[in-house]
Amino acid sequence: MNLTQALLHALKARGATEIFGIPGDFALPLFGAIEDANILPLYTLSHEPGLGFAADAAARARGGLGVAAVTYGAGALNMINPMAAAYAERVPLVMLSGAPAAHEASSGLLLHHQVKSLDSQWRLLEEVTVDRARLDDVRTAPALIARVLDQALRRSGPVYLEIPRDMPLQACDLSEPSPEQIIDRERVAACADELLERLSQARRPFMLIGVEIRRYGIEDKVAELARRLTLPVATTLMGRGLFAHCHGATLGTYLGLAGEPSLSEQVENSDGLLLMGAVVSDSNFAVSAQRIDFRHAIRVWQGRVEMGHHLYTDVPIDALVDAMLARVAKPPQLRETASPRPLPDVPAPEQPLDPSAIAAAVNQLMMVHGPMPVACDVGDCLFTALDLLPTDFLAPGYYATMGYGVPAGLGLQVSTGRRPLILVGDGAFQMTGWELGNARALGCDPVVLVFNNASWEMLRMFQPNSRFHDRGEWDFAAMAGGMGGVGYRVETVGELVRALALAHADRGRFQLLDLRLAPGVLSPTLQRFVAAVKRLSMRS
Ligand code: TPW
Ligand code: MG
Repeated sequence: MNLTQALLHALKARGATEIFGIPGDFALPLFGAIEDANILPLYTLSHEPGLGFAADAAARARGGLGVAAVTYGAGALNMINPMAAAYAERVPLVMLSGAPAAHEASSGLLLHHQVKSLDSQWRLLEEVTVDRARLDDVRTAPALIARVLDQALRRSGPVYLEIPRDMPLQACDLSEPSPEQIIDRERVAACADELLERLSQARRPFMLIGVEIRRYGIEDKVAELARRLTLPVATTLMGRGLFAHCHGATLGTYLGLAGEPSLSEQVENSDGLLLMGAVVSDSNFAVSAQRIDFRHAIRVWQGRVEMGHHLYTDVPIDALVDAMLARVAKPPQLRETASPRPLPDVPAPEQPLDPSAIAAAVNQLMMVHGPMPVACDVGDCLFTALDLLPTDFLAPGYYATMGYGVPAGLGLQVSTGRRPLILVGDGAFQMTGWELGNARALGCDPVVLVFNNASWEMLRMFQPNSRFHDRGEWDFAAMAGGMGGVGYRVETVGELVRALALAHADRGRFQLLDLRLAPGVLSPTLQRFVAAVKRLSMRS
């Protein structure tokens, strides 16, 4: 067995089902060995940011590790933003990078792709990873591979493996799993007892759920816990899509002043707010963090549990949930689940498009044909997505990097086989939309909705007087054909409904709906968001 085979087996054992890669000369031997090993399929994309987002989405959508392989320097440094996004949003994304061999490094010459020193890349990646290793010795490689990959899963974060170009074919042992994590059961028990006691004392307990419960695969258990405790549940923005399969199990997505007022009221006035695996951030809490009294909140996040003035460390969220479930008996009958809100009607066919009409038409499509998983970018499309029926949902809701939607949709379909709906603005599409040209080779046929307002409209909302928000008119529908897809130019509600039906029926190539939106036409959530920010800035 060679080092590459050992690495691929270790990746596969931890849930990876494919590798997304863009080679370069320092990585050619690695790529050659990956192809020859035939252990995980290799999919190539066009630009590393898209590559990173595709691998990130693969990890988010199917669970287990996502893998992106790149070359040293120019390739690797293009991965910094996706790795940072994965770090911020807790995704076990593995980055493999080629590197100069030891003998090249000691030649005294500057090598191409080198920045300041040969380890500049290593140091840059240190900042955006939970663990990392350089596989330059076959004696230590097996243990390093196991440690780093297990850290990615245990801490749910990105990791980095550097593979000098003389290493991929060297003989190497299969790596053994790293030692089991030791859990202090007494501590977990004490924490579960205190947490349950606090919830039972609260008059208005509430559970807000976040991405960690998906990352650690405990969605069903947490849903069961909420049922047994008869806790009302909402997701954070980052956690949107959680519990999508338990009908009526959440009241929606909490967004503070930008969200639905009755839900915001319930969350903000809870005297026992349990934040289950949720990032406490401005975007998750919209513009309202100051409206929640965190002294009454119980925060479970990153292996820590904070309640009142008590802090428990090293409490894995899955162990905590198990301990709580063991302490709360099944209720004799199921709690009544929240009744789903009535869906808004699709407006009349001759109406011009607006984001609510887009949400209504997509909901209608999903009611008829069943839910599709959604990959979403940043921009008003993200706020529009809040009006979609509950469905699996991937978006950089906290770190908010543009360019995620299209490559994420590809990663989602490659890793799960499910056909996605991609929501993306014109500005974000200009960043990574070209990756759609790879859809056919990847066996993907996403339905892509481009919210085309010829503008960085979300930014305009915050600073209306600048002219640089204008992006000009791009004919995305016309471009689709040249990239192997089908394009539809859509200006009215009737055209939208028709294009959605055609796109849904046409399999085997991507479908791009170029949705023409007039400037200033916003989703209801973005309107509330902008109004709230303005109110707050006037106050301060
Ligand atoms: C990688 C900053 C946040 S929202 C936005 C920008 C430039 C405008 C989005 O325009 P788009 O959508 O896609 O046309 P819409 O609905 O607002 O018109 N660079 C990166 N990420 C972020 N978040 C920005 C810049 C930004
Ligand atoms: Mg736009």
